[in-house]
Amino acid sequence: MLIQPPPDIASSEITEERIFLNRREFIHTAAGATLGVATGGLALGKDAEAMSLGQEEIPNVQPGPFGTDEPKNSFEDITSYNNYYEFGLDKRDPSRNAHTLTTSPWTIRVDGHVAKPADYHIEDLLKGIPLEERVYRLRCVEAWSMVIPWVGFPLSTLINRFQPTSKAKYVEFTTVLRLSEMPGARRPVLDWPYVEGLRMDEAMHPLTILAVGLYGKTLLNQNGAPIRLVVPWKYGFKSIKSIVRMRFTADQPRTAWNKATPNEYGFFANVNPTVNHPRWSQRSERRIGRFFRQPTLMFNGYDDQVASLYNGMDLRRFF
Ligand SMILES: Nc1nc2c(c(=O)[nH]1)N[C@H]1C(S)=C(S)[C@@H](COP(=O)(O)O)O[C@H]1N2
Ligand SMILES: [Mo]
Repeated sequence: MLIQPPPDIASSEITEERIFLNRREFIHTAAGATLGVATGGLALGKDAEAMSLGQEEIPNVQPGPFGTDEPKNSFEDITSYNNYYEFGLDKRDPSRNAHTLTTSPWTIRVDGHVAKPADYHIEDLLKGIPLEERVYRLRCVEAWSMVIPWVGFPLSTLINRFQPTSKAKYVEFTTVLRLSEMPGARRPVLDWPYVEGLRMDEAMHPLTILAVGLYGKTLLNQNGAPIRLVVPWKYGFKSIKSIVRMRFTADQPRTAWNKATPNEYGFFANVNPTVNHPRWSQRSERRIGRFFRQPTLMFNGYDDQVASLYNGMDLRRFF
């Protein structure tokens, strides 16, 4: 995969762009060819380079429920316009910088109020879980949105395996923190590692998935490889990337954004056009790739599925 730069250009100037272009070339090739994949389950932890480029085809993906039929954003948009602050603050930084993250081997620590706490290898965790495609809207709190064809499975499938006890009221998720591989995390933008959380009923809801791929292939690092959360009725920052820990707690987790700016980023973060961010309106959004703004829908359009979770709650107070 490595291409030597011409001698008159300093390699430091062009490496990032070459890697990016290289990846796209590889994707086009991969789309036409069947890559070596393991039978049954997800072929994770195979060839290190293929993994870090995140382009293994995922076999046997079935269409899942709750999909939107709106036009999907392009692979290009989804993989080059990202928020992943551990790799920088600019939307293009993750696609430039995230290739340095090693995603194999990958272990997830499960602890707190569960009958089966352990450090699980991701391959063992995913064994035998059927994968589905879920085409979801992702609404960023910054008032842009995308439509993304995720490959994943309900988070509830895993939670049931861990057997949380009756004390478990919330799940806290943590992103990997490796300063040597994450240039953006060397700056104190957030109180690293990135932490997010859900109430147990939100975590068990059938809309909530863990994603391991998109557009039929394993995730690129900028999208949260090898495994990330997707909670489509909440602002994008709840959908934590590259998860290494799931802790079952009695108390509401202290999340990274809530700690940083509690008056701007609430724990619930439900998409709600009637509750503005203190610095901007949440009434409308710009779908990436479109020119005109469009109205933002209550619970990002998933109100039929999730409104009952918040019966009797004041969503202005619990934003
Ligand atoms: N670890 C981590 N997870 C994260 C973020 C982040 O900065 N770090 N950004 C969040 C935000 S603000 C959004 S909008 C989504 C973006 O997901 P995408 O880049 O895959 O579209 O990831 C979320 N997950
Ligand atoms: Mo976001």
